[in-house]
Amino acid sequence: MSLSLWRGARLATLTGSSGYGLVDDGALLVQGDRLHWVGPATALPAGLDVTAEHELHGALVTPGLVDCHTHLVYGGHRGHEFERRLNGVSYEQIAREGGGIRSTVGATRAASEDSLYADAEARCRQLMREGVTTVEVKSGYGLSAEHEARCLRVARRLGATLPVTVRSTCLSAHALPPEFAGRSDDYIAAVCAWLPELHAQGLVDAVDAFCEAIAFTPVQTRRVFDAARALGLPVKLHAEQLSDQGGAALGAGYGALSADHLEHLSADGIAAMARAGTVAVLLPGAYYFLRETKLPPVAALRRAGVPIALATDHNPGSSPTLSPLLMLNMACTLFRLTPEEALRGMTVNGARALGLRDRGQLVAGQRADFAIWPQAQGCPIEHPGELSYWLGQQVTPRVVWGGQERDKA
Ligand code: DI6
Ligand code: FE
Repeated sequence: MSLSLWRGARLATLTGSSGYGLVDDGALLVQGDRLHWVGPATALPAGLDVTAEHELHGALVTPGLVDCHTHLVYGGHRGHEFERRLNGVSYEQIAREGGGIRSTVGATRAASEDSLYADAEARCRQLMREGVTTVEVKSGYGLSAEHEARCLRVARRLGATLPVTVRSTCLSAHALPPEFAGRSDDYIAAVCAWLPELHAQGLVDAVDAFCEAIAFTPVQTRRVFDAARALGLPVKLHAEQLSDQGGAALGAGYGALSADHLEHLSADGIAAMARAGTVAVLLPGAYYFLRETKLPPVAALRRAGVPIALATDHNPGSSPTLSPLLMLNMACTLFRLTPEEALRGMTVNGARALGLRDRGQLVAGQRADFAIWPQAQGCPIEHPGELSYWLGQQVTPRVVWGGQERDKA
């Protein structure tokens, strides 16, 4: 089978468990959708059937970015709530009044599937423009069997239409829909009943829940996870975002792929995650946008060896960003991650938070998903640490996804 060669690259391979894995004057050989060989140009194997050659003139190449936590599919937006919050009303208060997530549920149900798709596609393209090659998309604004299925179909359609890998997560246990007011146990029973149907339709890669005082209890979360386990589906959890509910430890007990947010994570939660290999997904956009002051326990996670991932958490209520690079910067400035930890968080550890081991590093056998960063455009990125540096700039890499260069659409 023929090979394409990308040469003259400065590679940040991210191999091993620390360091950028820099290779100056590096080369990548791509066969089909996989990396066939990666290393210094001087060591390129001879006598290969190379049918296409690309000279990169020293450009930095990293693995494609993995945004492992988004809520891209929803109707309407919540700009008015942002303004109310700035006039002194809290996020929790707005949620209790039936605004917040539930107002987006109303707008999502009222939208057609095609318009949900059109909005989600525009958002997804924005992520892709900044180098995203794999994105997770959650449901959670439909909150009925019919509307959750629509949202998950939109996620599947994104993956079928766009040159990006989409993983879909069922987050039906996100908020209590109005028709179940005062009957949250009944709603959880309904979620557990429709999950097998959504799974049978091929719509679900993982199951998530929002374990929080304003959402669902640990006992209710367990019921959802038991239903997921019965179907062989992996779980992940919105945990310890606004208070410590012991959600991370609960998730770890189910072998959760990830526990996400984690500002209020306890020492017990960290120990349980370390034992289970559960990834800590940090979401600086939500921390910033909700003007939180309690930092996630990054130093303790690091000491315990818990892998740290980063994501945009794009959603209309707590994190309307579509910039993964801004999240790298904010993870460094707000959470004190190093630029190297931030980049690992949006590549290899983001992939791990989705249960994907075949991407996130530049090494033979992995998917050929990589980003070639501009040396010009006013914001040159010559070293991987600089990905965290250009605060709020639009930086547009060339992207290769599954071995094929994507258009800069
Ligand atoms: N935590 C969040 O930050 C988002 N969902 C969640 O469980 C917020 C979603 C929203 O406000 O619409
Ligand atoms: Fe979220």
